[in-house]
Amino acid sequence: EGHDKRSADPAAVEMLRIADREGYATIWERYEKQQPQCSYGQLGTCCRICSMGPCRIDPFGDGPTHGVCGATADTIVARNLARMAAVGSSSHSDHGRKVALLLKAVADGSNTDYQISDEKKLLAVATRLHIPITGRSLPGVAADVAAVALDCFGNQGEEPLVFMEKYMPAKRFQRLKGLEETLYKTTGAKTGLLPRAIDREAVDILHRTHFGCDHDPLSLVAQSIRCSLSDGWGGSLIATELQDILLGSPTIRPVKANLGVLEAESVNVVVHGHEPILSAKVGEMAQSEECRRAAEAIGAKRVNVVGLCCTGNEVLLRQGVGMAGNESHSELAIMTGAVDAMVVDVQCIYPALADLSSCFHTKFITTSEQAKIPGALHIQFEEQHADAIATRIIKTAIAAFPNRNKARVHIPQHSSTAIVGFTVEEILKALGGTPQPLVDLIVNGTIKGVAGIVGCNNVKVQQDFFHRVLTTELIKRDILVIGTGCWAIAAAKSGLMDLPAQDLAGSGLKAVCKQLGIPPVLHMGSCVDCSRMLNLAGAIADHLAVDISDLPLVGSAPEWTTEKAVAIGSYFVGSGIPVHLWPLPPILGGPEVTRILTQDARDLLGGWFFVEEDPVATADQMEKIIMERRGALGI
Ligand code: BF8
Repeated sequence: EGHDKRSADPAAVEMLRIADREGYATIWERYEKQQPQCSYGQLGTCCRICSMGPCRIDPFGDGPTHGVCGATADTIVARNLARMAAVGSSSHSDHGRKVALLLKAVADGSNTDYQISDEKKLLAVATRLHIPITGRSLPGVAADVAAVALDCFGNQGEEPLVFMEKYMPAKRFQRLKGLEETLYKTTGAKTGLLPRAIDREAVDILHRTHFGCDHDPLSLVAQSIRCSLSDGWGGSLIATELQDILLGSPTIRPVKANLGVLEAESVNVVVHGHEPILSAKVGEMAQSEECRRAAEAIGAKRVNVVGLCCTGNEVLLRQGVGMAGNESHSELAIMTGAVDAMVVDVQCIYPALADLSSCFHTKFITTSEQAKIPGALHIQFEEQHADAIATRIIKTAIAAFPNRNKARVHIPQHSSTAIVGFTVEEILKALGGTPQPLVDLIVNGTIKGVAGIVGCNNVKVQQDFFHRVLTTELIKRDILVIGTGCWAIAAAKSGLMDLPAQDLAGSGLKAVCKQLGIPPVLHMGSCVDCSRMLNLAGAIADHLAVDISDLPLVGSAPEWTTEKAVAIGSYFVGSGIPVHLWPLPPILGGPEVTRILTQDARDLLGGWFFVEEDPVATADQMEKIIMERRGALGI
């Protein structure tokens, strides 16, 4: 009862029936127990920043209108939002830092477990950064790329972030610079928008939101955007580009998605989290002679590594492993009774997974000192011993396999084919090396525009429902859909990334997809790979010598959950892309903040936020924005 309301995915509905029958707790059940949730929190008007509080402002005018210090609802909302952006940006960027440190270690020979896997990408990134490549050794070039990346984190100068300066389209860079100057002239106060250093912009938010610092909504929102830009054009971009160098660039390939990728006869290892430095090794070591023999010795067919969430996306794209599911699937995977080990790194991991695993033979393995979970088995990951540690993790799973209770195994037989791996390089290759064919198709109206969809599952939205309906509605309207993260997994599971989905597209988009042999919905990677979307937008903008905000592009995070999604939405807006959000962000208690983000940002940045609960109405609005931008371009 009520299962269909919880998820639009038949595999999930099947597992939720089992959860109810067996009494397993889930996010859905715990969510119900949390009702009613605090409306001050939902509106963003509670403040816990100092110990004179906590304070809360009733947005309907009943009760106090100011916190003890005098903070208004707008100050409180803006500070809370800025802190969300700082946490989200820091999560993506700290991931990027680890990849940069690894590239440095590989370049200087102190780490031999990883290699420079994609020389072409290394040279392309170096060229983009104006690092000389002719006549130089690859490790020398890699060391320089790593040095520039690491300097982006800790540079103490006032000049803009080097990665952003070299990757952002010229017109966007100029617009942000111009806006900084205009705001200085009109307000008399410095308001920065171009990030200086990745760590600095997050620390700046921690400082300015300390008791008694920045109380001005515009200034706080501007810094949120600046910090988020240091993520999109900094930390996330560094993660993507350097992962491609170290682990290989993804290529277009078919994969399977949904819980049906678990195999009854095999040792199933689920990798969950975000950082492929670990999960790629787990995938690689599963193929080693040693692990294959060990699996066969206990009567298993093989070691089957499958993914969940964004680290799943990373190995799916590079190694073609199966994709078990997105965020709301993580508990359901364990409930199949067929997971021998779930190995996690950082971000988006429910602590509830430890308890749930203890109901099964499943080994729940944490690996990061930044994500310890009570009840988990901790196997500390260290990059310099990656091969050995990944092997140990797989052997732990193999050792658990004989304890599997076959009578309790239930693997829903659902899995869809998805064609994935549409990096900017792969898209340009498919187009013959230049964005021109795509531009022509947009100019002549065969494709009206491009929508980028990102983000999570959220228990407040029926799992995957918004993702599926919105995506289907957009392609129907000849809008090409690209995206990342748990949205991409939702699309993969529902068949929208398979070739038959071409027939769901409008006649223009359908013809293009048939001609190119691609689906109308393109998987561009994990959440840090939203930087690939920025780069695609940037490539088109630079090709046409316009700003990103001139292009018929629009974004959405229709089931967003995490603070990282706040950062992504904010750097899209800062890059000139209008962004739809659902569920409601916790800003509505601050009328001025709401106005800045939903209206003023339109003129200032060319990107803004809007909220809408209904997926069809959202598609209508996104199409309207695209048509307005087409009109402004005269196409
Ligand atoms: O990294 S895994 S829940 S935050 S979308 Fe959202 Fe999913 Fe997390 Fe983006 Ni990716």
